[in-house]
Amino acid sequence: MFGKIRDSLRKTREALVEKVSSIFSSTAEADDTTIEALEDALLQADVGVPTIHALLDRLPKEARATGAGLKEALRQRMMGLWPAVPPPEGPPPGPWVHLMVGVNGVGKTTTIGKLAAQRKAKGQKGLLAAGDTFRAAAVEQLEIWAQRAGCEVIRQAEGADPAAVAFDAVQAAAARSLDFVIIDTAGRLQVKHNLMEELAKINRVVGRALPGAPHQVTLVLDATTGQNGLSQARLFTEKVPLTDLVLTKLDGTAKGGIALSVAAELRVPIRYVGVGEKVDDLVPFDPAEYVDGLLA
Ligand SMILES: Nc1nc2c(ncn2[C@@H]2O[C@H](COP(=O)(O)OP(=O)(O)OP(=O)(O)O)[C@@H](O)[C@H]2O)c(=O)[nH]1
Ligand SMILES: [Mg+2]
Repeated sequence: MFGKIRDSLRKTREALVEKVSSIFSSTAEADDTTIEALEDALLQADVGVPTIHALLDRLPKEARATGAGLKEALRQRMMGLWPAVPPPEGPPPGPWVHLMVGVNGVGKTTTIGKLAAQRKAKGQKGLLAAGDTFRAAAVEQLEIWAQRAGCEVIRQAEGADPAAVAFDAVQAAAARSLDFVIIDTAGRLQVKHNLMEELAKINRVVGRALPGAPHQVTLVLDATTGQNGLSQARLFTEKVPLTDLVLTKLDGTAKGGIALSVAAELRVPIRYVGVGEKVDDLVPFDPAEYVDGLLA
């Protein structure tokens, strides 16, 4: 598992390091031109402007004061950005209910499959709720992952109310004393009011099936969409209480700097990153490995 985050950052690192390696290796003191070049490189990697300010403001002065050099000073600043990842709460009285949300095609269903397989490997039993009732193919895709993870899928007819599917799944899991339910949802644009209300409804209805549920609400963000991920996260968090994030497709992008913006500006912890399409390609997010992978 070790090294997967670092490997997935190859493209981002190459884009960044190509531009900044001369800056870091220069023995001359950093000046305005150096800082501008760093700023450009971070912008290219899709770190947002407020975060770039947080990283670079008075950085040369700090580097001189500590004598650590510009690269180390930047590394320290990056390490200071991450919100603490709260440990998953203790086992609830009943199944752990996990709701997965996000815009279209970000990797929700794939991430659910990977998480279900990881839970199975720990000896847990659970259900997957086919809350994407919008596309027939979505249920089939979930069923393929469910088979691999040895879980059953709770589904209803195409076009059914996703909140009803989620309610059924949570009730069924509680009745059978299972360990977990993971609820898939259809992709939705954060600006579509009705679909966002539907998500709020799923969240409410699940709480009626089992008080305290959902215990985890994860927004899946596609790292390749860059800064748009920030506005997605802001609007989703207005509708459902996000507990954490999964950043997918870190392997496919030179814009992996988005994780820094998410950390600095949203204060919602990244719990996992997706580094490929296979079942093992979901790893716990490790800020130190991420920062080292970026600055190499
Ligand atoms: N390279 C890479 N591909 C990924 C990752 N996660 C998901 N994918 C791919 O992204 C595509 C979309 O994944 P899905 O899981 O169907 O995404 P979704 O959010 O469920 O999509 P909708 O249900 O249509 O909104 C698939 O081809 C996945 O294999 C990842 O971490 N890395
Ligand atoms: Mg899906």
